[in-house]
Amino acid sequence: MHYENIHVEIRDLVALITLNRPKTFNALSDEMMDELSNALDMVEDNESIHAVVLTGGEKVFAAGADIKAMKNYSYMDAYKCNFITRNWERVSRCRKPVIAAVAGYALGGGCELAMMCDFILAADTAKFGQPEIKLGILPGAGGTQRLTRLIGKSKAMDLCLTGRMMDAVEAERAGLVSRIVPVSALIEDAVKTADLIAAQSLTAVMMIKECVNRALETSLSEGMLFERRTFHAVFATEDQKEGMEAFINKRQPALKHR
Ligand code: DAK
Repeated sequence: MHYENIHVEIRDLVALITLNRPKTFNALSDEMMDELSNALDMVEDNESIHAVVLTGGEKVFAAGADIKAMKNYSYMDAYKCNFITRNWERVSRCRKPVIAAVAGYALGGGCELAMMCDFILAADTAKFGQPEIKLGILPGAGGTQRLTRLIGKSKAMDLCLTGRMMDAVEAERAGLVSRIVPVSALIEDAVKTADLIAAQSLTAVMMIKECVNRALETSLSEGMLFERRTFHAVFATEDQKEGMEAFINKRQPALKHR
């Protein structure tokens, strides 16, 4: 499949998806998000892809939704075409793990897109922010919600109300990113991390992902119950039998991902 706004490369078990609108700092357009949705559909359908790295490359992740494209929208236009909602949440619905590898700006919708991924690896050049307030608007793809859950009310308010940017060190301290790597190593490090995940049982990986995500959606007791039931279910998988057998016999497991 040929894409105009993203680039997709398959590296063994990992799909490396790169946002590719360099002239606009990877501003997120409907067309780009359609292509990203399409690529993730392909990832979900392809049994030999186990993990995804989503990046904007080494210069910029994404400077937000395309301001030029949405400038003249009326309420009716936005409501009727289900503006942005239509195809933006696809990343958060991906059942396979998605790592965001962020260098440079991740602003507005760009920051929101990174937060839809399972975790964020930041280059030392990364800058995160929700600058919508400066345009007279507000975050619209989860900025007020996911950011608050990830970094707490005080810092989320600070960022959303002032529109200021947060560098990689502050983002790591706040818990937005899992770790910081030198920008020159970002993509390789993200792919290596995805390789590590891709080498595990895909079934167990998907189950863990569902359980961790449930922690943000429900009470502790409901989340514990969900984890417990999922844990019971893992005994129905071949990988559980093989994983434990291999450990006891001091050999590598031959996983079947089922
Ligand atoms: N959209 C369109 N073009 C953009 C852009 C954007 N978000 N960001 C940058 N560009 C373009 C610039 O217009 C410029 O184009 P030309 O003038 O060369 O044609 C080019 O990229 C280079 O930008 P600058 O000349 O400004 O470069 P600087 O290095 O000086 O500054 C910057 C880089 C990233 C700090 C600056 O460009 C900037 O502040 N950009 C805007 C950042 C921003 O405000 N982002 C938030 C956008 S609003 C919704 C869901 C989500 C959203 C809305 C609704 N629903 C579910 C309904 C999301 C909204 C947003 O993300």
